[in-house]
Amino acid sequence: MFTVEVSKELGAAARALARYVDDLETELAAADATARHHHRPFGEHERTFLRRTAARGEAPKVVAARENPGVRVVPAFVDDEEARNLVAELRGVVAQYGASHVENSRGFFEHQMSHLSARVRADCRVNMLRATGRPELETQPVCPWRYGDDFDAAALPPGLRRFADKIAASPDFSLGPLRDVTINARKSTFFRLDPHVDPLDDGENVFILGLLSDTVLTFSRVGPPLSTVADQRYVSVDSWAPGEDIDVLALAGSLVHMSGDARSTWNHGIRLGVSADQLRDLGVSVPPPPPPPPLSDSSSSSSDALLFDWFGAPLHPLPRQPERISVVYAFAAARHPSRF
Ligand SMILES: O=C(O)CCC(=O)C(=O)O
Repeated sequence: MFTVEVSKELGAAARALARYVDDLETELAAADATARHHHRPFGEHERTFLRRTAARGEAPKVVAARENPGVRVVPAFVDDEEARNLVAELRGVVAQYGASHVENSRGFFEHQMSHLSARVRADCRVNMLRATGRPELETQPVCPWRYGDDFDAAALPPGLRRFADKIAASPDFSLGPLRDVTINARKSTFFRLDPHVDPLDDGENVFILGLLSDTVLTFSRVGPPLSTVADQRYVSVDSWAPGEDIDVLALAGSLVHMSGDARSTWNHGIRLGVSADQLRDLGVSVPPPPPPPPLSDSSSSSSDALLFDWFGAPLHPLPRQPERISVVYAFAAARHPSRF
């Protein structure tokens, strides 16, 4: 009898201990995640460059720090001269390693553009080239810097390396090792990027450096396949989830950082874009095409031959330069506690 009681008590004590260890592990994991996500606090730049998209008939809203899922903006991260040199280098990389990622979706994307005029459809052709060290398509050459645990920063060309080092040295971010560098090149104001979450293996900190054209990156809870099959005529003027999506004004030369929920649960993308006709239908005055930047090898002659972004609401249209190149840098989580 006595032995039965003792073994019951021991069993209960062992269960209690296991529960305690479980709780402790959960708390430690949460504390670790918090420490690893610590970058500079949200501030003026996020108030300026982030907007909650407008629900129909309402105005876009500033995104309060407590509502920010983890997006930070560094304006003017590269100056004009640096951008010029980097773009020259990137054109070479894309010529050597770039592969089209829209061949299978071309017909479907074109069908989703049937609301646009013949002029826009003729000028804003579906296109997109991508160069990366990550093995992706079978037909796509792998860049020499490779990917993930095999990433070799020494194999990056000097410009890409320089800005990787500049990000890593920034006091604003707590970062682990670099794991991925990917270049995307788009022309003819066709900047469509369907909302997606980057592979989690890339690393916890994703940076997008935009060059040649301003654009608007949108963070949405709507992801694939819905975001892709959605009626793009509707999305182009309302966004995927009006009143919930968060727009980030990504000016050429600026850096956008995503971590935490913005990185792992929210999708990021770029809307197809809105045409001058659509803006007129909404009663919005159509801005002139932007003057070509010195780096560009193409320019738009008329607003009717391009697609526009908008920031928060179509009332604030933003003409695109014909061409945009982006560099995505992904870093692991910091190994050491944050500076903040
Ligand atoms: O081109 C961009 O701005 C973003 C690219 C992107 O999200 C990606 O390559 O996964």
